[in-house]
Amino acid sequence: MRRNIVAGNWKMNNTLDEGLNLIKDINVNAKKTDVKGVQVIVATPFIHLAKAVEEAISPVRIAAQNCASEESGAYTGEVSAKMIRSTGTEYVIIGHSERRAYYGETDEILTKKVDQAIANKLYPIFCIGEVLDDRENDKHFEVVENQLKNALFHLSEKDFGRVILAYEPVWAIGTGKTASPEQAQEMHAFIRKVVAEKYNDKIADEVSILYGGSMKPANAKELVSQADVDGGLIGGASLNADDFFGIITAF
Ligand code: 3PY
Repeated sequence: MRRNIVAGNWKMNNTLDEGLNLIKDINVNAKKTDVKGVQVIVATPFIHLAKAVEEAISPVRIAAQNCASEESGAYTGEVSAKMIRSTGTEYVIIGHSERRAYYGETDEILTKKVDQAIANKLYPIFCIGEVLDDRENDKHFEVVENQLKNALFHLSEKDFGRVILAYEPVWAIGTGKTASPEQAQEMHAFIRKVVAEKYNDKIADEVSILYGGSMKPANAKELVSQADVDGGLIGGASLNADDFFGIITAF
């Protein structure tokens, strides 16, 4: 079902203590705030997951930021979807542009990660988005469509129903630049159209599509008020509970 979702992506920040204290602050904010049905998700580094799941109080849910493409075995340093699920974690970010750019995650690898996540009953938060060069050369729609097709469109209708999409224009990540509300709406509507063409109108209508890329309290309201923007995947502003809730209360 289409839901409004605000997911914080801590990236490689917070020691265990810092992270658990931040979850506690988020719980306190959630208790005193009317979140109006918004699903709040916090994507922590792996080391926090098991304790963060214990600490988080509804409506706060926990996500991993990545999972292995393989099921198990001799893959030193990797963490499988099954291990993540065994901590009680429910969501996993897959295909963030930083993973694509710095760790060489191709569509082929991402397809396997999505399959591992689905097989282990996690909800993938699947990231798509173009780099600046693509946008300047008017290739952004083509790039995003291919990212969707190549890593997700092998899924059955039922499995696709578990996926949350996050449109993150790479030129807006960590740069302070944000897509304008019109640019975000235009791309989100396009994504929904591509999903409808592959699956059907009902599935396209039900998928939650988050915007990511320098979303903060000051620009959240304009972005989430767009018809096809169902929330945000938040970087820096999710590292402070007050800023994070400044976005959650933008709905
Ligand atoms: C950002 O806003 O910087 C993000 O990358 C969110 O995932």
